[in-house]
Amino acid sequence: MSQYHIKSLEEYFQVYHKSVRQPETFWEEIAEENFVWKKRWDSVLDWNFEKHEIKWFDGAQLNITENCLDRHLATRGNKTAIIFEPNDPSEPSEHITYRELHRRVCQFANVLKDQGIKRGDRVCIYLPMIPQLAVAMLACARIGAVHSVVFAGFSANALAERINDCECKIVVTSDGSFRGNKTLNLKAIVDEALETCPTVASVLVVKRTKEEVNMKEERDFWLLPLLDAAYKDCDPEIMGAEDPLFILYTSGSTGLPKGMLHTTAGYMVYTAYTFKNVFQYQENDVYWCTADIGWITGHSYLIYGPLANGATTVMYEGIPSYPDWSRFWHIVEKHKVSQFYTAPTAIRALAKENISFVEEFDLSSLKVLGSVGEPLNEEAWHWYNDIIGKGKRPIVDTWFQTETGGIMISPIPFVTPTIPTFATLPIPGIQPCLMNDEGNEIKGNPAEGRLCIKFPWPSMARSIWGNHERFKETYFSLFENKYFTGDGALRDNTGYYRITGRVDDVIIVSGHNLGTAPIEDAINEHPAVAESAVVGFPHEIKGNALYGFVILKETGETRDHDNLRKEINQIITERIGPIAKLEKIQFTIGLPKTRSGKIMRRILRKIANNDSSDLGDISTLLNPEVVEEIIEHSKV
Ligand code: 7RM
Repeated sequence: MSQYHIKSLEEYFQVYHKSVRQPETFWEEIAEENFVWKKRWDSVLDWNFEKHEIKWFDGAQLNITENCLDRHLATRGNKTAIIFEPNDPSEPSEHITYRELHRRVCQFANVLKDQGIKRGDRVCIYLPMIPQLAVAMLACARIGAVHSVVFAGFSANALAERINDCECKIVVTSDGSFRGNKTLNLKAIVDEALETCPTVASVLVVKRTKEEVNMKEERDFWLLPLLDAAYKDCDPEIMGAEDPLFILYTSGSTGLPKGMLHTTAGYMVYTAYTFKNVFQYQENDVYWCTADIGWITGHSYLIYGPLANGATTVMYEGIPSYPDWSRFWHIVEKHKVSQFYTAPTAIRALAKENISFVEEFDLSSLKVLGSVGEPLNEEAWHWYNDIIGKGKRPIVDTWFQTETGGIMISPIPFVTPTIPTFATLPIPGIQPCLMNDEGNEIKGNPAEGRLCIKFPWPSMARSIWGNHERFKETYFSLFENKYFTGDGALRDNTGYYRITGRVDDVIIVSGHNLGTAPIEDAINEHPAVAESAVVGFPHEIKGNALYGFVILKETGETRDHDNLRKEINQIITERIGPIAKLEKIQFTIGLPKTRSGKIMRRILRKIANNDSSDLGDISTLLNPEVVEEIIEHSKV
């Protein structure tokens, strides 16, 4: 039996129990047997949740790029590491071998050094989904610089805020980016941001769209000539286990975005371990995660986890709807994708489209289907299972957070029996628990409460950059000696977990606690409904009442809206009970979403509360324009 690769349910339970009884031995064996180290650790785990200090493999020395690149050269030098699929389907895709990637990373690392970047310096990466993004991140890791990737759809303001918070010395960007039939002038956004970023001394510019850009003398450099002039060899910087690897910003419900700080060894061990098990990756598989690298899923499961396992990982530049809604399935067929990992928001959008977009393509290479980012509602689960999986491929509904670094609760495909809407069981090493409002752990099943983690795991964030106090406040102050996730969850009779959404999404109606996910699930079961979001608004008698925002599948649906409202409430009554019926239902063309596809209920709540005067910063939304439209129609 291998702890690193779980192959049966019996093995899972054995390994899980060991991980709880002897967590240090468990992680030590995994670290020892599956990675290369320059020096062994002095202690596996030092932790104190009270002081909110966590150290894994302290004293060890390593370089993560040696684990992701160098060590594969002997056996997998000619294997494809990255398949780049461009936005435009007529542009050829690119297959980058491990040897080639290694060389490109080393050259890029030398360019960074030439620019004066040293171990510990922060490097802002603001690039589209092109290979240079992966190369830039790994080049930072090669020399011990800390990358801070900012999603290349964020505004100049959002970018400047993130650059200034961690005082980046350099920005890596491109002239522009292709997204569907649009191009975005990224360099112009960087120029605007840098007007308020005093720490940035230089900008490296990748040529992608070939559009006209302004190059500021002595600050801005085209990357290509620098790469051509750089040495091809670059020894990996020897890093300590707890040295910072990257910062990734995630927005909280209030205040500035939080720069979550991840360190080296624990992050590497945990993302590699979860990648192997959650996707059951085999040597010749082609794995595709559709997430943008500007999101934790992209860091952990497009780059570090796959490369640490010597996998072939697909990187797609464009959007699911370009040139039409069949693009994802076209790519699956073209590259014979074995594991496909995407977000519920994409699944729902794809399910809304005509089935012929799927039927044209051969999806027989698929083995495992994954979902992450939001609750995967039952309706979407069935579509994914029936239409994409042909009823034969396990769906892994994976729950995790920027803060957790890696997947925490998920089925292991072919091992864990799955049920729609359940993320099922914790990964070995993860000890979840549910807490009640009095701060006590709820033992026994079934149970519902706030989801916490009782014991440290290797890839947990170590701090919020520059604000350790906020780290402590946000995650470790609500429940003693526990990490609080901010999510609500229920545990069924068999111990399976279902994530019901952020706890601030819980609405109390006439004294009943209602999670938004099950209600949205019921609404989405209506055949005319594509997607929905539920929020609370004050009600004289009930305390709160429910307000539903509903997108219909057919825009311009001619059916009587009042009739649809009745039918939707009928389904809610059947599935949950009359207590969960919606007081108001507004049909809308869109829902405000974050770049990673999460519905911003905070904004909808304000609208439902008739208080849309101060919606906060909506510039980082995927679709800020729908907000106006929703406000407009909320008034009629
Ligand atoms: C990976 C990621 C984290 C929040 C998290 C949850 C929600 C993520 C699931 C999910 C239900 C899932 N990181 N979430 N995965 N909810 N089921 N499988 O999304 O930092 O951007 O967001 O996302 O609320 O706390 S994140």
